[in-house]
Amino acid sequence: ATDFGITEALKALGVNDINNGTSTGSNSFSNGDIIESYSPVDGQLIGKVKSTTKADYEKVMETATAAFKTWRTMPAPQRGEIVRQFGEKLRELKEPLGKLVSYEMGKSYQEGLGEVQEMIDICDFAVGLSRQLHGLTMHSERPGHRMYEQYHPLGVVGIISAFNFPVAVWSWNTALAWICGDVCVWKPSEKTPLTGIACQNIAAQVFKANGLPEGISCLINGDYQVGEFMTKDKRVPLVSATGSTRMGKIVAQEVAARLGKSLLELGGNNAIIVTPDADIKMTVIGAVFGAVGTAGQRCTSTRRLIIHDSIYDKVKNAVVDAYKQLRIGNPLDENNHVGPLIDKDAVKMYQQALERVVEEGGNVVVEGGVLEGEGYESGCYVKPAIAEAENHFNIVQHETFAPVLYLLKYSGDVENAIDMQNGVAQGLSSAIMTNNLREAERFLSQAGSDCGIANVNIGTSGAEIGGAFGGEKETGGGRESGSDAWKIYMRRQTNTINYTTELPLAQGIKFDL
Ligand code: UN1
Repeated sequence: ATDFGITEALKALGVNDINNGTSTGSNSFSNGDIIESYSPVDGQLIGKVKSTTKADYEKVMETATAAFKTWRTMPAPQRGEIVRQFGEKLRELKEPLGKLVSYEMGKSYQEGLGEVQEMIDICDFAVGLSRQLHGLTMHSERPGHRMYEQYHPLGVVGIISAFNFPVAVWSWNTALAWICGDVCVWKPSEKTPLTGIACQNIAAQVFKANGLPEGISCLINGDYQVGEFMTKDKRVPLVSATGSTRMGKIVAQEVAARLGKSLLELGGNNAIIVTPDADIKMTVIGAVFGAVGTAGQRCTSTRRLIIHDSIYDKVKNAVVDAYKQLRIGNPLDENNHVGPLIDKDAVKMYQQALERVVEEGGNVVVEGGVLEGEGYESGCYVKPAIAEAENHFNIVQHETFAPVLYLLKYSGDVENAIDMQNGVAQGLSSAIMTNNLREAERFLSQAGSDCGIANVNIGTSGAEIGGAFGGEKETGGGRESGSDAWKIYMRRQTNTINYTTELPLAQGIKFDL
């Protein structure tokens, strides 16, 4: 039996059988309980990670706060040079890292490579940005005065990431935070701790090779209680958290209680509107990849297809036909489209969703089910399912992190479809398939989609790093990655300078002594 090169990949990434889950760079130590990482691909134990105790965390914070004092004084373009080198290392290790992502998380090898590509892309973006951390200049109302604003490093940035994008989301945060002059403490998901170890090893090599201090890239591991060390810690001015809305509400409240900042990327309930003017072929590709890619475990996965009644049967049949072509199996085998869910709890939630939609009156048109037998021993492989449903169903209103697609019907004007699309608590990604300019523009207008991402003639998932990534409502409001998302990683300062011998007061106030 081939192990698809996993043993070699682990070696190239410096991941051992037992790893210290606490690290300040080259220095790793850890005294907490063991986390075991099992692959959903074949159910095998990949390796163990020792989690972080409170005392370990204190050591990390001491090192990180000390490192910040050095790192923040290094010119931003020089910090960019370090991130450039980090991107180079990622290019070298793209294959082993992509493979480990695929094996530990279960997404297809192609998507694992794609995830590492996102890391490389954000590094390139950050390198350029390191020379463009621009503020504005303003004209003072007072003679002989100058005003401007500048952005300064913030401090220790806490990053809590999810299992589904175990490496890319960390890099979106950390690459920007680093060029901004911040140091980072990362808690990866306890479901994917080994990819965390691998990334930390890569970063540590770069910092060490450049003679930089320990503490610029830190790793901690454990469950939500380890996350709480950061959310409740005044020394962490910004906590960036990706995960469920339930988790985000707790993080937001804990961070707000100490008036810290949080950047939240939470659940989505993403829809594609399919209008009478849609290109059906493109719709099918976009919808199927959106619904079954990463086994429906992207926060941008397509959950709902909102189809006009005049083309409903045609679109339904085309999508159902396409599902017949799907090959489910080992994601490291490039012939397969769909890998496993992350674990058996996820399988349970998938099964419950399928039961609920029937209870609520839905009609299953592509049967789901858990796969058994050879190649499916991990018990995490499920069949992507499709159900006809109604938008108000309780289950349709909730994000199920699995390949379950709901077909919804609208009639009349595109406005009715937009109302349905917006009629959920989440607001991450949305799309419309149409060749009708009026419909497309209405969808993008202020009265259109209420999501952070709104696409025309592409699906809901697969965002590029150049745009700001995030969403509204219960998605949490945060923006990461491209555009001006960097600003949250810095503190803004307004400066007014008087180069006269007078001291005129603003607003013309007279105060003669
Ligand atoms: C996530 O699922 O947490 O748009 C992020 C996409 C990816 C990122 C998803 N670039 O699908």
